[in-house]
Amino acid sequence: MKRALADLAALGGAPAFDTPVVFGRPNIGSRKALYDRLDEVLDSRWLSNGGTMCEEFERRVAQEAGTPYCVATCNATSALQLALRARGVTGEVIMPAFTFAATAHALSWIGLTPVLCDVHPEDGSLLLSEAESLIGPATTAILGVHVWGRPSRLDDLSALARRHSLSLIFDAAHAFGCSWNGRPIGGFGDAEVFSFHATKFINSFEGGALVTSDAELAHRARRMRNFGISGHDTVVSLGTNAKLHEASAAMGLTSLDDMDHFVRRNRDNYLRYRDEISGTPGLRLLEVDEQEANNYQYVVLDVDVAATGLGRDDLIAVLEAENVIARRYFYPGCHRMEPYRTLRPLPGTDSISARVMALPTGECVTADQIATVGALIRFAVKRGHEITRRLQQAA
Ligand code: T4K
Repeated sequence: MKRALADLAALGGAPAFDTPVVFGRPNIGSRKALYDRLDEVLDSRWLSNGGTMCEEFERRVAQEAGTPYCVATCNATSALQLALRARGVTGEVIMPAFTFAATAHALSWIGLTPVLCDVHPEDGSLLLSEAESLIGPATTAILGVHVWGRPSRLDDLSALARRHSLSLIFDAAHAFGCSWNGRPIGGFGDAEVFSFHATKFINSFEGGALVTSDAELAHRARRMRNFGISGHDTVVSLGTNAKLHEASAAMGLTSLDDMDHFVRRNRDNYLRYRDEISGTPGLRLLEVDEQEANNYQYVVLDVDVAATGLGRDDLIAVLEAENVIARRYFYPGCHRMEPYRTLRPLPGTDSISARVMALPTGECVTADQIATVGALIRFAVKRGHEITRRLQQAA
């Protein structure tokens, strides 16, 4: 327990944790189940190219997403590119600036132009009026993002896309297991894409999936995933190699077996953080709508420096010295990343990306650790102005 400023590790004290409490530690699931599946893969001598593990993984992801089709991939970035290619998207694509770089990279890497749109500063959702004003003659699609697994106004966004005859694809990298208006994420727009990267609550080491209700789109994406090959040696379309191999699919299936457990653990963590933070001026934990299905994968803290006297970056530094690794997801906005620099001001994106941080959660994080992290945050914020001054002096 820290009682004086000098107790803070950032100001010379001993760290609160001997071993780091880290954002993004993967959930593992049953090792026995994983090893059994890996034995099965090795015994079958079928390691990739649409094996039975991959097929079963696709069935279970589609079931969860409520869609007839799922194409599993080596990561979500590739799945986004397959979705865009299979849908025939060209030219300019409108997307929010407040997201991970992968959203913009997925477009640029295949020669599309990301048109960065601002977001609501409170929750990071796309500013629909601005999105509409950005539609030009070269625009063919909108790439929405369910940032932190929090879908927003999907009916208005769908109506906007319909009004302008645009394709609508969702980067749902964060939103597997979430719903909007009671409907599972997966069935919105022309296609949605999940990530099963190690840091996601369901992981296949690396992995992703495109889900859709469009049979033709799914068929094209499946073929493009495997070099555009149809049959044994006939290449009928442009393609790439975006296949999910069997070991990854085995991990994905094992992860899915424990999905309810992971969600329960994440929810417990979220509720504990909420209790720890509530009532502290200048701090707000982004609310989860409990009427919807959620994965609680990101516990997001919003820091108002005007009220705390301690900026988000300094709070992260204070925690890091204590061996608590929180992350600035997402910072900076894509419009401030080298390949996408724009002079157009995006004040909503700048505001939210300067304020928010993702706290450690997942099955590795315990109730006691959250209690300590909560106490650290409250202490740091209570002495915010002094800490800021001391950190500046030390710099
Ligand atoms: N769209 C959106 C909106 C996304 O957020 C992402 C990815 C994508 C698309 C693309 O999905 P993929 O193509 O990756 O499937 C990480 C992930 O690599 C990335 O998948 C994820 N979003 C992004 C939000 O986070 P980094 O560069 O921040 O990861 P890194 O290496 O700094 O690790 C994050 C934290 O996790 C650290 O505290 C360390 C910890 N960690 C990480 C790994 C890999 C572990 O403890 N164990 C591990 O095995 O991107």
